Amino acid sequence: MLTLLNPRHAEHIGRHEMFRGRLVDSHESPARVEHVLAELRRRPLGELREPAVGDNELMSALRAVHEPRYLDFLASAWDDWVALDPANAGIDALPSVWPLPNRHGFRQDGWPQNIAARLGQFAFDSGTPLTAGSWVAARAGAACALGAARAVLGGERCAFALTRPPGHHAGPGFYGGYCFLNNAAIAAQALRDGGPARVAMLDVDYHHGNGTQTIFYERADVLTLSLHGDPRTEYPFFLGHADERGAGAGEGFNRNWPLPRGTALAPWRSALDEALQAVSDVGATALVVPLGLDTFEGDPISGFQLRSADYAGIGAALASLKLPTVFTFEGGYAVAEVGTNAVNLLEGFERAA
Ligand code: Q9C
Ligand code: ZN
Repeated sequence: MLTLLNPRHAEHIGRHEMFRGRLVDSHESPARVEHVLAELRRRPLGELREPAVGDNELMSALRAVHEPRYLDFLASAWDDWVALDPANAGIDALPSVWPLPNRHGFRQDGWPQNIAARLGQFAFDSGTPLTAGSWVAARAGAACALGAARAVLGGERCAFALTRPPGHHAGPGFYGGYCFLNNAAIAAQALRDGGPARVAMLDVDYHHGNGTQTIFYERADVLTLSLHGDPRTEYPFFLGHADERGAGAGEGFNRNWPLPRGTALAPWRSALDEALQAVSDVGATALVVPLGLDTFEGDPISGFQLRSADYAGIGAALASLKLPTVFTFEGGYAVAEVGTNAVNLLEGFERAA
């Protein structure tokens, strides 16, 4: 298995996030990738390198799944934030006001100039710190996803984009859930562009992959599947229900398995088996797995009961599809165990492949 490491991940370092009315330390930290890296060095799975992707090709890959005005926003948000008040250089940018498009009659056709308002145009939560290095780190991470897709198109059975910030909550024109650029969607689109007529996305993060679902919701060429904590009680709350089946040409090409808080391995594996069957049924010829390890019993912000030893079998089950596969690193906040859990899954995949 080839691993593509984001050499600039640590430039995104959130200081705080809003949680239940308080600013708390950010759960999403550089140490997460460092622990996976350390475990990969202890138990090597193959070549580990940095991606080689040109700036122009990277930007076209970003534009293939994200809106131009959103990318423009991300490119200048930090400078705009500091321009608002020089003291902001020492504070992470978080939104605190939103136009609530669906119900509240606020205008969507305006173009607020105040960065405090613009954060609320593009962020769906106040838990995703935007920092001085967020844009550069997120772009370098997207390059890992693109590089992983290309490696698989070039004949690798499997490639792992080891990067943060994560991606699966980021949509065409929005960020949130610690995510800015949707690495898994970028990989899936690159796979599509490189040949495979149908790609499957099987999201195993604890949280619903709302950004990915939204990006591909009206498309039949990328089947999006997600197993996650039931959004009636779990973040991101407003998407991820079982009745979301896709729309238009994409009708039938989105499936969700919301599972109750407290779910342990057996019911989780039954849902996985159904998802694997769905991948086979549509005849996908490539697979993308947004790999969140926040299903772990020790995760501080999640509620499933998977154990470290369970991940090897999950990797083997994913390998049973016998598809060229890209993994993107997503959630997983039990920092001391995230490396063991990630490598257990990837090693389980590799051994079965
Ligand atoms: N008590 C990913 O795993 N905070 N993002 C929710 C819940 C946001 C998670 C707080 C969690 C986002 C990639
Ligand atoms: Zn998650």
